[in-house]
Amino acid sequence: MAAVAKVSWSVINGVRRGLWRYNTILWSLNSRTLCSSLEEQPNFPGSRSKWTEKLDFVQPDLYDGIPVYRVMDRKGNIIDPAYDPKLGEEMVVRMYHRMTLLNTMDRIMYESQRQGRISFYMTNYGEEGTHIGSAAALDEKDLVYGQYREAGVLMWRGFPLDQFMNQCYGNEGDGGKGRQMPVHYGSLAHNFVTISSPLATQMPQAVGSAYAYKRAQNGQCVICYFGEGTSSEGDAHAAFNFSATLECPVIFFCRNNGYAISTPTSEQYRGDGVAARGPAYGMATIRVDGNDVFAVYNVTKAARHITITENRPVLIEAMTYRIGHHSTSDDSSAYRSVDEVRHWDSTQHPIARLRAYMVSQGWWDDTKEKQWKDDCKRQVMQAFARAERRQKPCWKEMFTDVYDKMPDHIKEQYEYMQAHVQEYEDHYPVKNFAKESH
Ligand SMILES: Cc1ncc(C[n+]2csc(CCOP(=O)(O)OP(=O)(O)O)c2C)c(N)n1
Repeated sequence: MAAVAKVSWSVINGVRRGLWRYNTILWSLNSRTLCSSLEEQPNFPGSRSKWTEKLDFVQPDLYDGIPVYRVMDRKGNIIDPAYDPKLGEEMVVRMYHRMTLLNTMDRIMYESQRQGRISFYMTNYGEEGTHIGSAAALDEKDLVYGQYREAGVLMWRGFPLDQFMNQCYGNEGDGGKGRQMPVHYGSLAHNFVTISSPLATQMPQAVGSAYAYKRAQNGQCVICYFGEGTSSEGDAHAAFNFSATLECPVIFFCRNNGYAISTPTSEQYRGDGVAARGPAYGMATIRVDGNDVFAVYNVTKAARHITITENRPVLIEAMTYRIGHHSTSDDSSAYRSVDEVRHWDSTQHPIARLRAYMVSQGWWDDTKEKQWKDDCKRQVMQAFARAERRQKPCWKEMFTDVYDKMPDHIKEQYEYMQAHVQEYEDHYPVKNFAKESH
């Protein structure tokens, strides 16, 4: 049934796009004879619609809104067995393991920032389902552009705990050599482009990569994660339009978690969320319950199929809730009630929902939960201790990697610093830094 629906949907889309092109060609020929059959329909080159004599404005508040696709109810029961992705015990337990490992890492790293051991951190609480559900549906060679709150995607791909910790500590084991703020991960080996803080910059870049993938015909796609707050940036709109007009294999994955730091969605936009913009830009669009990991898996899998086979962008809006503070620089009790947070934490948590499903299948119980929790904590604490013990990267790394050959003005600064550090060695914690760059 689902397969039939999928096929007919792509057939309808194909026909629609064909008609649109046909219509445009007719217009450009500007031939009265050829157009006579279209006289009853408007044939402006910039729209596709019918005539009307009714003076009606399209009223956003009368429109019902795009529905939220789900597979499980809030208690973890599958609603329609036809849409159960039937991933099997091994895969589902693996998904649960990653979601909870991410959660444990967040707790420990958040605390470590509170204790002054690292400078900054961002938790992913409540959004674990969007990360793992989407990452599991992709091919590991698909390119990921994250925003910053997608650590679970990288974790799913096997980025080791040590690497997470090294990055947050900015130690000599960090691939970014301590030059980035914590949580700005990146990994060539995991096809995960390094996070950059200015919001939405990843979006046009993702379209550029997707265009390159289209030209290379490599059968891969690009996924670009962003928050609903970020969707208000100009770059987001440019990216949507470019991707649709260039017909690129890119999945735009919006994590709509209700807040952009202290700005609630009610102040962010007046339309029907981010999904409503998809059709306006000419993108296949779906809204999904982001706290339902199976629903996220299904839509991402289907989106991947559409974007690769039809070379067109797809927009997924995953509805979720940011349970943690925005970052360690934020105190969300200043702008939202504790009761609101408690509601999402206790009634709609993606981890609790998946656990309920696993228990109902006989795959999980309290003993396994306790063992796994202890194991998780031990793994994170050990990686944490290892990262903390490591030295900082050699200070000389500050001057490298931007230019292929060090230009004179940088060389001058480098030599100045070298002389300075030598002269005032006793005033700096030099022993905490590696002696030479690797
Ligand atoms: C261009 C730019 N403007 C402002 C900021 C400061 N800033 C960092 S995160 C953030 C909120 C983003 O919210 P959203 O996209 O909804 O993602 P979320 O943090 O909720 O996951 C803002 C305003 C920034 N990093 N870049």
